[in-house]
Amino acid sequence: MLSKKTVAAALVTLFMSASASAADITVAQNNKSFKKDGAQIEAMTINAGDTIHFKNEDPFFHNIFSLSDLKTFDLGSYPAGESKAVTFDQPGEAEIECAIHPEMYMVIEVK
Ligand SMILES: [Cu+2]
Repeated sequence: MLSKKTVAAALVTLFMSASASAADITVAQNNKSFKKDGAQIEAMTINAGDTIHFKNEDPFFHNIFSLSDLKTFDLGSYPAGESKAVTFDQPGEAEIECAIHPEMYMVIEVK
């Protein structure tokens, strides 16, 4: 018979190993461009299961959408300081755009 403590420890281990492979990545929308760790990016590579948090760091609204074969979504428009998240479950390539600023464009490659 397993003690409650043993079961709890096993569940924590399970949860940690499951979440270790999936990363949470923040991509900023800053000065009408996409930035990661302060540097402007037009492409990035992530692993299947990773979640990208698109954070609006501009004093005006941004939107996030994709019409790619890999994943079609529209996270809507949101104001300064807010972020929207999307998880990429399958490998492939997704073009990310902002409906408000057509010059905003980046490609996410999912391994
Ligand atoms: Cu925008």
